[in-house]
Amino acid sequence: MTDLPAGLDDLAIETPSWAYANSGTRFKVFAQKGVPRDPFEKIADAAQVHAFTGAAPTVALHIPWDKVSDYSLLAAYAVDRGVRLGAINANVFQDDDYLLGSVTHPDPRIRRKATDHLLECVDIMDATGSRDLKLWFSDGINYPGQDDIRTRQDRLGDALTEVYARLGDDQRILLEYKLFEPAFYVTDVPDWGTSLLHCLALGPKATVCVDTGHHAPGTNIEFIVASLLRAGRLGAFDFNSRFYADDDLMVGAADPFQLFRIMYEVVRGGGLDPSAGVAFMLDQCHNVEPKIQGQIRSVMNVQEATAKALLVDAAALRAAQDGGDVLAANAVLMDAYDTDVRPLLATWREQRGLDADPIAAYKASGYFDEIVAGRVGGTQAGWGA
Ligand code: LRH
Ligand code: MN
Ligand code: MN
Repeated sequence: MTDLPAGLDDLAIETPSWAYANSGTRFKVFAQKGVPRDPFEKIADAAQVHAFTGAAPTVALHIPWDKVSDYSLLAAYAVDRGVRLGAINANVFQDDDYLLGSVTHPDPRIRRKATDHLLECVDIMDATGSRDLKLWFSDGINYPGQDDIRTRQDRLGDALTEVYARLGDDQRILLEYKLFEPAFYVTDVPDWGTSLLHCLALGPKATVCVDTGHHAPGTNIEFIVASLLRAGRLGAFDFNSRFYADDDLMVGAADPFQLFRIMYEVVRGGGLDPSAGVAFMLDQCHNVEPKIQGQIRSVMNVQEATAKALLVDAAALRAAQDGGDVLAANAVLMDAYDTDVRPLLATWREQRGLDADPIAAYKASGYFDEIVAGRVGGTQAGWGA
């Protein structure tokens, strides 16, 4: 059997608190049984994912969905459960005031309110010990002429500059981009170029977050990953799968080959080394499948793609590339992709005292029955009807 690649131990996947809550589409949110009723219960569920995979040690919060009166208490609770709090995700997209934008709104009072929320998120990071502030702006316009594209960029830059100045030495901004939705004509941060421009203007503590579901169909995401790593500005992934738009399905479900290609560029660019500072996060919703199992499956999918990427024979690839041997070079990559790494990962788990089959072990643990019996009236992730 192929030997286990060394770098796998470096892979830590952060799960999102909102993945454990009820979610859906704008048409319907289907309530599932046993869903968390508060942020503490979301963390308890995230801890299960780590307990069975050994690879999901942190959980991201979304403010105000995870608002509590004492964040240090929440952080202590997480540690008690064997996980830690991760990125703080800001939310400037769910208030009536943000009809025409948040930090890019024409009215300075609304911009102030939005920027104050971002600053409040940094206060929360101080309490939770979080390194990362993840910013996604739903800001944009629907009609040509609705607002001035350039002025909106200036307003965005001003808000980011203020938040950047508030960051501690070890804190970062992760600036996420998304092609469209909810804005349909211009989104103020639609792509990695815009995000990178703002990050470069801000300074080294500002990096780009690549949400895999936020691109136009056919976009070569691994090229973006390679480019951002070259520039030292790949801060994080929000992993998920898409068939059509921002579907938020399980990572590796729609296109496992794409995930492999992305992880190959991560490995190639040194992004797996913790010193590179790339955060591997999931940003998903489980609308029809059980949530904790969905997260476990997703962590396993990222591990499998990473194991395959680590198996690429770098020397053989280089030799084929340097020799201009197109087919041999392609075959080196495909050999790694076609390797069944599941037995290797089963061994990796057993070596760490984990069950070889995390989903089966989770199902057998009785945790699901416990939460179904103990929790009535779980919360909604934060959006939908
Ligand atoms: C926006 C997004 C962003 C949000 C999350 C809930 O589509 O990807 O990361 O914070 O969804
Ligand atoms: Mn996202
Ligand atoms: Mn999204």
